[in-house]
Amino acid sequence: MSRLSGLTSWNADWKGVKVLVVGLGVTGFSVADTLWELGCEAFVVTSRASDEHTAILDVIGIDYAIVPDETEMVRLAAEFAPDVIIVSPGVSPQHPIVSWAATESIPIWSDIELAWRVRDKVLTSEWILITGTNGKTTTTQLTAHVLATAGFRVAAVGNIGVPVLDAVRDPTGFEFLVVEISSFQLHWLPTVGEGALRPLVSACLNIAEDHLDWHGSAEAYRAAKGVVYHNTRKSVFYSRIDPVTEALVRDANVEEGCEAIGFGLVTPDTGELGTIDGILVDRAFVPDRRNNAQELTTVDHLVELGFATPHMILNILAASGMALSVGASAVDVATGLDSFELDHHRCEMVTENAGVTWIDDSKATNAHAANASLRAFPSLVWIVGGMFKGTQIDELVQAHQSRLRAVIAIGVDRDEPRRAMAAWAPDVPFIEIDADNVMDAAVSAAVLHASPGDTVLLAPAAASMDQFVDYADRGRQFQAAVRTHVGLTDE
Ligand code: UMA
Repeated sequence: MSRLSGLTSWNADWKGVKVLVVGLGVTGFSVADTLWELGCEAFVVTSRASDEHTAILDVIGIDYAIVPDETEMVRLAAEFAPDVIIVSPGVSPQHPIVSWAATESIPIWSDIELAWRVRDKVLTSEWILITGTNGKTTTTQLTAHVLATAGFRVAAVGNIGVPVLDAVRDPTGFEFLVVEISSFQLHWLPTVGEGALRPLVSACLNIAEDHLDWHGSAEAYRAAKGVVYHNTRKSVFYSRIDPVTEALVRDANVEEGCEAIGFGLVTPDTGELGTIDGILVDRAFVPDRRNNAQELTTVDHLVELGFATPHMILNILAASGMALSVGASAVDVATGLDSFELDHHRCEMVTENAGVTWIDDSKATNAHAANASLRAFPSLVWIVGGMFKGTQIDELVQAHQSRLRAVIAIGVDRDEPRRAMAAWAPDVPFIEIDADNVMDAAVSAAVLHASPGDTVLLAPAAASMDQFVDYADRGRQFQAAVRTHVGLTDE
């Protein structure tokens, strides 16, 4: 019998199980720390590590090796001879350690699978899984916020930045974990067997091309996203306006009695959430839903709250549906919305000055997210560029070219925007930024091209790491440059 079978509880016999942890960022650290608590024999290999993390591993006595060379990493792994490997989300399936594990028949888990196996440490929480190309962080936060408003003990965790293992080990525990789960994390999850998740509720909000370099193809990315639905027990949510999400629901093995709930900016049928004449409406969780609908809020009210973009309304419908499905009321949804605050760098208004609105949507790290914000404004100076991760932006330029006043390209490699602009918007002014202080120069260029009535939109459709620490750093630098060159909002 495998050393791993039966490891489905915090109280199972984990002592001495040999686990190789790959990566020592937020995830790898939470895994190593958990394995130490469980009494496993853990060994961490990583290409980089912070002093803070290695200092703690030194104290608790977990071995680690910082090895930038992947072949050397495989050699150390072979020497350690693990029973199982737990990889960080950033480790791609093309990493040599993955092919080595396959030849040695060593299973690979994610931190999510480990968290599921040991979820009974304090309180066995119900899990709500949320994925999608865009909107998943906001939807995760809003679902958790509405459930907290309804009086439940709930944590928003996962790709959002808080490892699930930290919540599982929280001393007082949670009734619900709302888990934002990325395609990287879904890729490693089994759909059958002891390690398969059985969430109460799951959702895939939308699917567009992203992370093609990591997954290898659009099909592989889509397949990973579909894993979210498997074995769901109560309700699965799909987008009425994204047929791919509906197809993924159809292909998933859910548990007997699990309901499929659609949401969209359309008139809802029985069993769906949608909009009717400017009102957000639930026809899934209201009593006598064949003849009844309940109002959740209105678009006018969302305008007052600053949440009225089409993609935000979709996030609100999905989050409301998930919260209603596990016991929140329509009043909890309305109250929760009134006290909800969006994170920074997500379509955040920086300033409105001399008739020009400046918007920071640095979180738009792919074309689909950028599309959602480009759609929301009538006349645009668009700041685009960075690492495109193997995707193209032709459709984006083509769809919005009539509303583009100017396009400002940041990023080290500008071939993609240069090519797409030449093909679809050759007459729109295209400015490439070569300066050292990228954002400062980009904002100066935007000042020159923006006229009253325009929106200057930072929605790069690309990852940031070629020129910035991360998307938040890119957004902060944009906001600082706007404050310097434009000033604060007119009174
Ligand atoms: N590492 C290697 N070899 C590799 C890749 C990474 O050794 O081939 C090492 C690095 O040296 C570093 C560690 O692994 O020590 C980094 O691991 P990681 O990249 O998986 O990052 P974490 O700090 O563990 O953060 C991860 C998620 N990162 C990624 O998916 C890239 C975070 O999502 C997530 O918040 C966190 O776990 C908690 O779950 C970030 C993200 O960009 C925000 N996610 C993508 C997205 O939203 O589009 C999927």
